[in-house]
Parts: sequence; structure tokens; C-alpha cells
Amino acid sequence: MKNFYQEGPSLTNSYRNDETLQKFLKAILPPEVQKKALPHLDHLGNRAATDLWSWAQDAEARPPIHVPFDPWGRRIDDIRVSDGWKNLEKAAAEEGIVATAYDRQHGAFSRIYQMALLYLYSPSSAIFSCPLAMTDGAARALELYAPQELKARALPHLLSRDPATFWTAGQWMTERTGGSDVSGTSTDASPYKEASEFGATHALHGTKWFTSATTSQIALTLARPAGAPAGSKGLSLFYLELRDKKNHLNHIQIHRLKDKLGTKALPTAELNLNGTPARMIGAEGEGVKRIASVLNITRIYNSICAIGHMRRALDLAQDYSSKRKAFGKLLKDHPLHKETLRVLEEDFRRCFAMSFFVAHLLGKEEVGEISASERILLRALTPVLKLYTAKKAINISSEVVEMFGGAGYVEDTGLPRLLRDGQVFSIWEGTTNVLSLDMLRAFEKEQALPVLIEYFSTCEAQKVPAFAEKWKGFQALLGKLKTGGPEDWELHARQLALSVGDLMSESLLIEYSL
Ligand code: MFK
Repeated sequence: MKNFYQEGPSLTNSYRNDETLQKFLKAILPPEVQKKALPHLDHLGNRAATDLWSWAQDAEARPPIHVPFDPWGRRIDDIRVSDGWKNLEKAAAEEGIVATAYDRQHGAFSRIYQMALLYLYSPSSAIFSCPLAMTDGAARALELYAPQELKARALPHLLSRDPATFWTAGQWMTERTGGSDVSGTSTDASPYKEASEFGATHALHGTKWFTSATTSQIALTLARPAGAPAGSKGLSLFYLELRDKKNHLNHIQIHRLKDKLGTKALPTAELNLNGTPARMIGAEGEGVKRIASVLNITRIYNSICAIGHMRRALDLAQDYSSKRKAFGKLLKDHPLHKETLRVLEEDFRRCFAMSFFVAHLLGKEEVGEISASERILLRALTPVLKLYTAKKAINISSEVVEMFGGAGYVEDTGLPRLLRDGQVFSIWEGTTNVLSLDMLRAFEKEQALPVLIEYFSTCEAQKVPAFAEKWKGFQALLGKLKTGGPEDWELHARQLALSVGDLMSESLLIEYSL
């Protein structure tokens, strides 16, 4: 009897493997930016298949633990993370995964360069991309709204390329009363009279229910100052530092780490703020509006990480299809298997095109080169992009796991993680329905619908019959809704948002020839 052992899938340089990324960057980046960015991406693509990947596996195998007390009963609330997780943080700083966006050496293209780094880093990061997303969002909110001395204190750390000085940020919105609906936030902010290194104005008391990346050095959070009205209009945005000079938690008590479906390496906690000094950012009562600029960045991160996740899943499936034989030939030579992969690859390319289009708009906004209509597109497409790429990532993860048959369902292949981690993309940073309603908010407040209609009616894709057909269907839906009331728009918000995602991604696929 001859023993048979199946060879598993393997990873190689994920930049070199990625025709879509290379084609896009070569078409969009000016030559001098390519000269700087492409060798760096090649280097990171190699790391994603070597050291980063092995650290990610270590971080997944040794999830964080919460140690509430020292051996003598003192409360310490230590969160212990693996060496893999620490190394992934160091690599993120060294590679400038956040900093590259803020150097702005290449104008709006700096964002594309940075998002390309994130795209390669994230599938080998054990979701260290989450703290990076919040770090980037916090950097942007501080850049826009913080007083000069606070910017001078925090930004050099958030944008550092030196692991010794690099800080990450948390974004603590969620409370027991709600994740999507923050109006019931019960954390209160009372005046803080003591001296503080970062100019604390308030002391915060309350419970935060889902604080991702609790090992961060700073956090942005929402709280209700004394006397402020109920509801979300009474909330303000606050900056806090988790630890004091002695490295003790700043009146913060960690209850426990969450036992989540996926993102196992990421320390997400429930915690109490017991008089934590914090500094108000922006005007009182503008908290939701101000934290929205964090959310808009983390939503774009979510999309870039979703396409990185799809690419990783498809790379594994493609590699395996040239190794696994069934019914007398390799999987890749079975027409039905090939067709299944082709459809998934097309979904990936659509999502890729839309993600980098929106990232480019963000880059333009950040350097003041965005037109009025592009600004409206950025506002309306950010929620659409996030919800659309998240749904596609879940579907692609599920199909890829299925392509491995039984092996895809067995933990030590690492494949089930694709499904578990894929599911988070649609949950955090706004669910599909909440984001569909956010698109309607942009329709109402920014008059985004006419801008989208103008974009679609004049896009190159109109020459393609399948696109023109979909466009007619979308117009028919709009026609019906125009005679309806707000409840009809709400009822159809998800259908509308998914249709905008379909049309936009198809149009960009054609425009970029991907
Ligand atoms: C892989 C990397 C991924 C990143 C991972 C990070 C992990 C972090 C884990 C988490 O923190 S998960 C928690 C994330 N939480 C959310 O995403 C909250 C989801 N809920 C919403 O987005 C709700 O729509 C919202 C809280 C904003 C509803 O609040 P309100 O107060 O009922 O909304 P309202 O009154 O419509 O808006 C208040 C103001 O904000 C308005 O401006 P005005 O005061 O001028 O009228 C809105 O226009 C503005 N606004 C709301 N959303 C906006 C926005 N402005 C710009 N962009 C937006 N997206």
C-alpha cells in the first residue's frame, strides 16, 4: 500500500503574486512615486509570506490573557500578549503602515501608497490592522480638531516609525446600551481640576463594553459632560492616556477580555473608567460628529483589510488548486472549479477598484485637492464601500473554505480562521444596515444622490450593456422611491446601498481596466 499525503497551500511574496495591485499602481502612481513605493511593497510582500506570517501564527496560537492581580493581590490588570503580536506592532511602525499617509511626500498618492502597504500587511498581521486603523483615525481627528500642544504631544508618537516611541490608539464608543446607537452613553465627564501632562479637562466615569486594542497608549472616547442633554447631541469627544508616568493604569479597571468568534489575537476588553483624566476635543456636544472622522478612516481601513483578506483566501485557493487532484486531474483543470474561482476573482477585483478609488479620494481630501463633487462622493461612498466589501469578504471566505473540502473545516489547517475573521468586517465599524442608513444620511445632508447619478450616467461603463441594464434597474428603484416617504427609503436602504456598490465597483473595474 502506498501512503498519500496531500501537500497544503503555501504563501509566496504577496506583492509579486498580485497582478491587480501591480497593474493598478503602475497605472495610477506617477513614476517618481512608483520608484519609492514599489520596491517597498515588494519588500513587504516578501515579509507577508515570511516573518510577519510566522508572528501572526504565534499571535493566533497564544491569544492575549488578562491578569487582574499580582501574586500578592494588588490589582494590576495586565494584558499579556505574545511575542508575535509585539513583533507585528514593531513591524507596523518600521514599515510606516500609518506614518506613510501623513508624510504626504507624494500628495494624494501618499494615501494610495500607505493603503497598499496596509493591504499587504493586514492578512499577515493577526488583525494588528485594527489598532492601526484606530491609530490612523485618531491621528486624523487630532490633526483636525486638537489644540496645537496636544497635537505636538501625541502625533509624533502615533506617526512614529521607531517602535520604541510608537503609540497606538483605541476608539471607545460602545457601551452596554449600544454599539450602533450611542445615544444612551452613560459615561459622564465631570470637571478635572488637577494638573495633567496632557491638559485634562474632565474626569470620566463609566463602563466601556468593547474596547478593541486595550494595550494602546491613548484612546478617543465619548462621554456626557455634567449638565449636557440626553441623547447623542449631549456627547463630547475626549482624549485620554491609558497609563501614567509610572506605567500604572490611569484610574481604569479592566473587567475581562472578550471571548470572540474570531480576531482572537486582538485584546478586546470590557473596562471601567473610574475618574480617568481626559481632555475634551472640539466643542462640547459635538462628540459624534467629531468621532465620525475616526469612523470614516476606520471604515476605509476595514475595506482595505477586507480586500487583503479576500486576496489571501484566493491566493491559498489558487495555490491549492494546482496541487490537489480529484477525479483524475488537478482542481484547476476542472471547468466548474475554474469558473467558481473566476467569479470570486472578479468580485475581488471590483472591491479592489472601489477601495483604492475611495482611498484616493481620502488622499485628495487630506491634501486639500478634492473637488466639491469628489468630497460628496467620498462621504457617500465610504459607508457603501465598507458594507459592500465586508459582505464580499464573508462570501469569498466561505467559498474558499468550501474549496478545501474537509480540510477547510479543520482547525490546524488555519483555514477556518478565514471564515471567523472574515465575519468581523461586517460587524464592527457599522453593520450593513447602519451603514445603509449612513448612506441615506449623506443623501439627505450632502445631496449625494444627484452627484452619484451624474457619475453613473456619464461613466465609461455605460457602453457595456450589462452595466446599462443594471443602471436602468437602479433608476426604476429610484423612480419608485421618489413618490414614497422616508419610511420607503429606509426600507430599501440596504438594497440601494448594495446597488450603488455594484454599479460603482463595476464602473471602476472598467475604468481602471482591472
Ligand atoms: C480592520 C480594521 C477595522 C477597524 C477596526 C476598529 C475596531 C474598533 C471597534 C469599534 O470601536 S466598533 C464601534 C464602532 N461603532 C460604530 O461604528 C458606530 C456605528 N453607529 C453609527 O455610525 C451611527 O450612525 C451613529 C453613532 C453615527 C449615529 O449617531 P447619531 O448621533 O444618532 O447620528 P446623527 O444625529 O445623525 O449624527 C450626528 C452628527 O454626526 C450629524 O452631524 P450634524 O450634527 O451636523 O447634523 C451627522 O451628519 C454626523 N455624522 C454621523 N455619521 C457621520 C457623520 N458625519 C460624517 N461621517 C459620518 N459617517
